[in-house]
Amino acid sequence: MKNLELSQIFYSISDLLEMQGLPFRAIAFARVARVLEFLEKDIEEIYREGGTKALMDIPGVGEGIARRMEEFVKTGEVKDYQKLKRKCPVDLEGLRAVEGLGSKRIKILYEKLKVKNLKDLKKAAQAGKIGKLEGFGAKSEKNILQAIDFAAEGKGRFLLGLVLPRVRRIIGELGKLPQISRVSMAGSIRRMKETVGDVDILATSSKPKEVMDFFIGMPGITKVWAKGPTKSSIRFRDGLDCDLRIVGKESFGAALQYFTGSKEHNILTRRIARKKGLKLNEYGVYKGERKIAGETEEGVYEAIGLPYIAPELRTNTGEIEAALSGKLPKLVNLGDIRGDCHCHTNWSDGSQTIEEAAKIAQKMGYQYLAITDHAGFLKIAGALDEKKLLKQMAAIDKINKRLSGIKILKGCEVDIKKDGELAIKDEVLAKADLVLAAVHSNFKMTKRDMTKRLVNAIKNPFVNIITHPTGRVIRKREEYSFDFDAVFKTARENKTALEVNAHFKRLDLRDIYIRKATDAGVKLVINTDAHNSVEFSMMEFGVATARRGWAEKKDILNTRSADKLLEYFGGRTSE
Ligand code: DGT
Ligand code: CA
Ligand code: CA
Repeated sequence: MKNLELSQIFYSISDLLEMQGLPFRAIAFARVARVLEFLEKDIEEIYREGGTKALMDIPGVGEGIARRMEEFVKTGEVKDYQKLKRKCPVDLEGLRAVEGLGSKRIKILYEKLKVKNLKDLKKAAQAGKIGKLEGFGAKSEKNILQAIDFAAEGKGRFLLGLVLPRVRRIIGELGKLPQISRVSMAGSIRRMKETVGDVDILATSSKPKEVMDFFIGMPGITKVWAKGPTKSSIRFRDGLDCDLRIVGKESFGAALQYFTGSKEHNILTRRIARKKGLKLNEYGVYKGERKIAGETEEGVYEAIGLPYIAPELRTNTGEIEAALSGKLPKLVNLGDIRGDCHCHTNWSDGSQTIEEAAKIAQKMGYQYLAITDHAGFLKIAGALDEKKLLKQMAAIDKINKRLSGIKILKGCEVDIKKDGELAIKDEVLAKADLVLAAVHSNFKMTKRDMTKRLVNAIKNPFVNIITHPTGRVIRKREEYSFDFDAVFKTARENKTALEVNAHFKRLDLRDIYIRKATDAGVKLVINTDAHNSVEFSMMEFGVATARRGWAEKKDILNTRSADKLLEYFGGRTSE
């Protein structure tokens, strides 16, 4: 949890440095902020075990940044940050959440209009003051207002990727207690919903009081909402609430089914039970007075005449009907993934070398990894031009000769221009094993123009995968609008795959579109888009999202070998 706090501070330092015209130092802090956001191990622990030297093993951390990390661990503050902040004392974290507001604009808004936080921003926009500023205009004022509302919609909810590792640690701790025999997540986090309102945990124990004492005594808690032998509720420092319920061993499965939800799924399961003359509640399945199931979740489903339904599917969007008619999908599993087709290295905006990335991929048990640095015009992402891209391909050829056990595919993530043309020439793309294409600019086009843009890119014979196809950033940027049917149809006809981007801020395609896409015969690829070594493990969020979208192994191309994957894209071999 300290990691997240420091991550926010480093992001803010990065913004402040950029405001001062120090882009390179700004990037250095932003890179580490990104790593800290998802680093499993607590920096306090890392520091305790190995000092600043161990901190410097964290990707992107050099001496200067390690020193600030040490300072933060020891004092809870970073003095340089306080100093920088005096020049621009605004709520950077809040303002950054508004799509379209980078450090430059935040600085102008502060200097010209004294905008310090979201409230000021909204007031200024509503009063029409922002539209009059140089470089803003009426359109961007409108966009800012929309973006504020959009960010506010998701308020109070937490991104799955930021919560899940933490909850796993808590579950791990609880599981170690001798007083607990079974413990599990429930609620939206077990369903792997992209955002989580609060965390639900279930356990069985013969000594509930001792367990609850432990639970409310965990570090980082600011509030205890309730404490009792069957249920306790707490709040962590960052506002995340967590419920722990203790249930009887004989009811654990029924409680797990009930508290996993969704509410909508439960309404239907109860109705099905009733139709069979049974009663289903959080204690069990009953025939009259007699309990016929409850200890296991499988048993509960079986008792009401249903096969087991994976938590990711429990949304009441047809899963019960499918279960009744034996048509539940055979969901893709994390273990099915044989390669990652999207990652960045220090050739563009990543903080890992090609070899480092390959080693991690190998450790993940993959057979292949595509290196897909930015290519085209995305200057802030250090996009490669044609010459550099060719140079990188030659470098990869050399590395491939050295490495064994993993195949590096030569790829790139090329920008799609406004008209759907690509920012890199076809002759160069033709030399790559795998070409990813993405919209990185001009998000606000008419539906018609954006559809044309995407369709055009999909039709390019060298494009294999459209990455993060809707451009959304959860709670920050809305998806751009386009005609899904037209895009899916063109993708299928051209054998262009769509990506399920596994980064927890994107999860794009999202679940409902995954289902529509596979129904339309479109193939998908689940990629992490990792910019550093810690981000490869985000694959599980992508797989979970694909599962929520009913995707099967056959729908996901990177469950295939490299040769079979490339064969799908038109017979190009990986040599
Ligand atoms: P969240 O926390 O907003 O991300 O979503 P959930 O699904 O975790 O919802 P939560 O925490 O309010 O409740 C956990 C589960 O408990 C929920 O998925 C289903 C069950 N549940 C809660 N309240 C009700 C209810 O009034 N009726 C039914 N049938 N189930 C409920
Ligand atoms: Ca919940
Ligand atoms: Ca709850």
